Amino acid sequence: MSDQAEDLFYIAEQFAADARIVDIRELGNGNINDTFLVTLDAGTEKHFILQRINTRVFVNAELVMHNMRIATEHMRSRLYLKTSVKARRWEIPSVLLTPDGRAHLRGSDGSFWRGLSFIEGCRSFDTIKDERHAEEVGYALGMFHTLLSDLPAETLADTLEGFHITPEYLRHYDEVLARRSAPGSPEIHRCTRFVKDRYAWAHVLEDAKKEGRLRLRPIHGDPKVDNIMIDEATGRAAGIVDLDTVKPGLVHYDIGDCLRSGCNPSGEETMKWEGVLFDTDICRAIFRGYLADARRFLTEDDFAYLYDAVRLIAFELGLRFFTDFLEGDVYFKVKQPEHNLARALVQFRLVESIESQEAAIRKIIRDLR
Ligand code: GN1
Ligand code: MG
Repeated sequence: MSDQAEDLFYIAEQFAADARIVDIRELGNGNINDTFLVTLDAGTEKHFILQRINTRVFVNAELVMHNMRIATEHMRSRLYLKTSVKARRWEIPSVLLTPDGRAHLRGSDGSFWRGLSFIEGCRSFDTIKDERHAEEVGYALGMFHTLLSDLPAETLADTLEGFHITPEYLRHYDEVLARRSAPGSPEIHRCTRFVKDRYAWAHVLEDAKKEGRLRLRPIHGDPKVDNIMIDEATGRAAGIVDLDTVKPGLVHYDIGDCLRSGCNPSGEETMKWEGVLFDTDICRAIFRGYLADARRFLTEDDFAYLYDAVRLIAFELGLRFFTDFLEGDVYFKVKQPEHNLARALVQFRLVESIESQEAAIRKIIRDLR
């Protein structure tokens, strides 16, 4: 065993209680943290999730754990009261403790590790398979928002300042662009032009927040398709994972993120950005699933900004990828030199597809209201 594998094994053991570890493998393709699936031999096969938190992004990882505890405890208490859930499986990840009762462990190099329960018998997907899957993805987000809808947003800490505040990403983009002297390729020109043309509009949600039309609530922060766990036996959503970005925010960030991820059948990692499209049938199915519960707590103003949310979060993610490319890939993990540029082109093409179908998307929202 290499030193690194031995360290990983040792760290995993601290969250395994007394069970024997039979396998550790990397899981998913997170852009920030490193995630591992640990298999235990505990009579029957059992798993848990081991994660190394990227502390360059989550500078206060203890506070991330604090938010996770508050949110999961609240959701668990509400789950008992929600009669419609009784008939379906719904699980909330729990934080595993080390033998000395702590929710995280520091590696000898200062790295931050934590263990989480795994939702057994489930898997997640990078893209949506069909409309039934889409409806389940929407349902999962609606369930999440509903279970947290009576938790005052201020009970959660702001663990990632500026997260999903588009004007702040624009400000940072301006700084990075001003520092840059390298000549631009046609793709870079396409992206700078794209941002310029939407610069003023991109303040839309933050302006609505300032005007008091939209208010802060507890949000997930990253409800993309591969964070929704689907029960393999029933095909139904059984939970939502990746709770690092749970914090106060606008539910619009979540709705926009879920749709920009779900309605792009090519997936956000495709290298063929010209073929990217926003699929309105999937959009309708996600909204149908989402609104089944969430309709009850959304206001008239909330509904009025749903279209902008879908358009904005795709734009914002494109802007974040593009800025990171210009800055030399300091935030998102990359697998090749122009990876972040390729990702930006995908999101920007998706925005164009959303814009060209504005009337249809607004109609979907109106019809489901
Ligand atoms: C990051 O690491 P991952 O994949 O869970 C990012 C999200 C982006 C997503 C795009 C903290 O999430 O905001 O939408 O990549 N998370 C953070 O795939 O910035
Ligand atoms: Mg995430």
